[in-house]
Amino acid sequence: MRIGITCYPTYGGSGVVATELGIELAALGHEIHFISYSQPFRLNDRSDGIFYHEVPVSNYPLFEFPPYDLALASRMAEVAEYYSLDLLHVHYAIPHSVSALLARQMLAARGRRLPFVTTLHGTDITLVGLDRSYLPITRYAIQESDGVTCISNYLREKTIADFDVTRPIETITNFVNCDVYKPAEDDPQNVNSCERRHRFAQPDESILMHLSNFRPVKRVTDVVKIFAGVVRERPAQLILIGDGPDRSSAEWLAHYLGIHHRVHFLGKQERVSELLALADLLLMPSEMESFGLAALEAMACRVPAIATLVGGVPELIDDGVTGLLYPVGEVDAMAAGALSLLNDPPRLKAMGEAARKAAQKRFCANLVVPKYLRFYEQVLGNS
Ligand code: GMT
Repeated sequence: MRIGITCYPTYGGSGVVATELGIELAALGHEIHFISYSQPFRLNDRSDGIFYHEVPVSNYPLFEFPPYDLALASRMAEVAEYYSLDLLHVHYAIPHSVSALLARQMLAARGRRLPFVTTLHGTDITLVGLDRSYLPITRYAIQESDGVTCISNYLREKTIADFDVTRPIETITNFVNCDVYKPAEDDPQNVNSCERRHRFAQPDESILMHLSNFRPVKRVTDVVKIFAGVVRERPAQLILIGDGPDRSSAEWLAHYLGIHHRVHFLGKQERVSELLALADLLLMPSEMESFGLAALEAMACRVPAIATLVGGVPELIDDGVTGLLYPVGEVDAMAAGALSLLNDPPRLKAMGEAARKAAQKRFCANLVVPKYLRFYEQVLGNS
């Protein structure tokens, strides 16, 4: 198949899922064309069968807001025509599904068909899509898509209820490549993992980790508060991967609490799998997660998460078995939960093993990617 993929290329779960899907599909022999305003950040080591088409957005002085969605629609139609795409798969509804709808109409006017699949990721429904200025057009583009998928049952139900969507929506969960995301000791390439761990922590110190785009919904200051509770009781280091609007408040808090020498802000990182494998626990105290991809990536590395009981997280984490779940904001309980695991190495190890097994059994790329392929075939058959 020849598939066009559009996503946000910046640091964020939907872009990661789209990019990893493209990489997996190309490895299966499909031709993948990414269409976006810049190259998706995890696409740096581009392999065979993957192409990238930049969307130029002209900044004419009249435009206070350059119309990216229109430039994207034009480029989608061009790429589909020049490279004979079979379908488009857009990740995150706003504005990608609207642009795909326009591209489909442009080509239909010339007698060519271009079906498109929309995958909903979370905030496109739970936050942005419910803004009155975006809701009607987002709902319309979802209704008009040739196929719609959601990354969890929670998001599927929320979309149907809040958007009053009447068309079928399929849940295809996020996935992880369990051969790339794996425990450090299973990775012969990762021979320096002990050395790398020593860069951050002494042998008797635990490593807690957080990975996100540092948006308010991630509650990064809660990460620092939880860590403060842990480090009061036992030696530990905190590593934060990613960047975004709440980074400076988290940095300030670490200084204010006097724990900054134990808190490492690494910024945006390319080889997240190698870093995650160094951790003992992942902290994901988000206000909302429709899925929680960072927790899945950690689980595949045998690292359980301390997370919140929100959205699609209970579909991913089995509380008490593959991680621990708490109400939003209960930082003291989360710190106590983290300590209970770190102080009980056999329990921590068993939970890490259960987490990796769950990732392999339910969310491994080789189980989930074929679901997308079957879905594409169904869409192509119907359209
Ligand atoms: O909301 C974000 O922070 C980013 C957003 C995205 O689209 O990049 O994340 C959403 O999609 C991820 C990948 O499917 C999910 O793992 C996240 O749970 C989801 N975020 C929310 O629902 C808040």
